[in-house]
Amino acid sequence: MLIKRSPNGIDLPFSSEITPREIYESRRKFMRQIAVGAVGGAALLEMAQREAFAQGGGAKLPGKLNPSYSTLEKQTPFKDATTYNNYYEFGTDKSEPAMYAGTLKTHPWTVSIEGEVKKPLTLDLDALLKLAPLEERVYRLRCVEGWSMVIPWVGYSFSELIKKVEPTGNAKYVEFVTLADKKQMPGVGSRVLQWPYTEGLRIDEANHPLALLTFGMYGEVLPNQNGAPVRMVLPWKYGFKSAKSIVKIRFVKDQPRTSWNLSAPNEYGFYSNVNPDVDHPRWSQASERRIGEDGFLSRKRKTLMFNGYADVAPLYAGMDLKRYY
Ligand SMILES: Nc1nc2c(c(=O)[nH]1)N[C@H]1C(S)=C(S)[C@@H](COP(=O)(O)O)O[C@H]1N2
Ligand SMILES: [Mo]
Repeated sequence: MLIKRSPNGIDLPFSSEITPREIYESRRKFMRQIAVGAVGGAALLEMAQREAFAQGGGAKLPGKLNPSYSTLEKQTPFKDATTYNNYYEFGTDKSEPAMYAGTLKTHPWTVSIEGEVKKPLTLDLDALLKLAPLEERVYRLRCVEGWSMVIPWVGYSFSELIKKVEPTGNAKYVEFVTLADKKQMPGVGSRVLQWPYTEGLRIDEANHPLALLTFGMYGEVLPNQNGAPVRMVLPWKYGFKSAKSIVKIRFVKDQPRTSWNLSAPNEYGFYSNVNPDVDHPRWSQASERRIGEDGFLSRKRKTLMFNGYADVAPLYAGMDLKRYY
């Protein structure tokens, strides 16, 4: 069994290999350790999270499967997709969002849609959810760090929202601004990124039907660590373009600055389309590791242009994608 060292120093089996029996046994072990005072608050929280995952338990949020936009590949186990996360507002370690995002308060939540639009809107989550019928889309998501997952998301095309606000002729780009609240998010005190975490798209990219405004995954509302209560999922781009916990959407004239581009412009471009031919300065983008398939013998998969979503190619016709990485 693979053993992963947890931040609190207690060895935990790698999540995808945990069986109910192991969960039960590790719980008993935890209980004994608690009894002798060997574990503190963080470990308790971690145990609570692990139990919550073991039982499922998120509120249901079904969507009607959209088969034309869904891959038939094996889905990443829920436990892996919810315990191996990048969400820097809750820490830079992959295990930290699952442990610390419990403090994120997702109700009430409002999203304001503003800027170059004829009909600006401020919507609470319920109103935003009801704007269009929810679909389930099983997308591959490829992180720039060289791993990927297959996740059944629940949401609707962002283009549905664009229609409602009627962008003006000046709206050339869309900026996504996410929550940055030090009180709820321990990572926001750090200087790894400029807060709030912001991302952006060209308006025609935002209008592509694949761009998903996302509220759920695996038939449930998004777990906090996956970007509750509302995020983008852009399957043809590296994962960092898919901003979590969005509070503001601005239609703008000029290309917006984005957090990752500001932190390292030569590493993270504005477009950041998945592209096996353009390497990141510190690592190759030619192949990837599918989370949940880890092991000594697991093969690496070849990374596909646009992560396999060739539908988007016309958006970039005539563009030099080495220059506009
Ligand atoms: N607000 C915010 N959004 C974010 C991030 C973040 O740190 N903060 N990380 C990004 C990165 S690098 C990735 S790979 C994906 C991960 O999404 P997942 O945890 O649901 O798989 O979220 C993206 N969205
Ligand atoms: Mo990422």
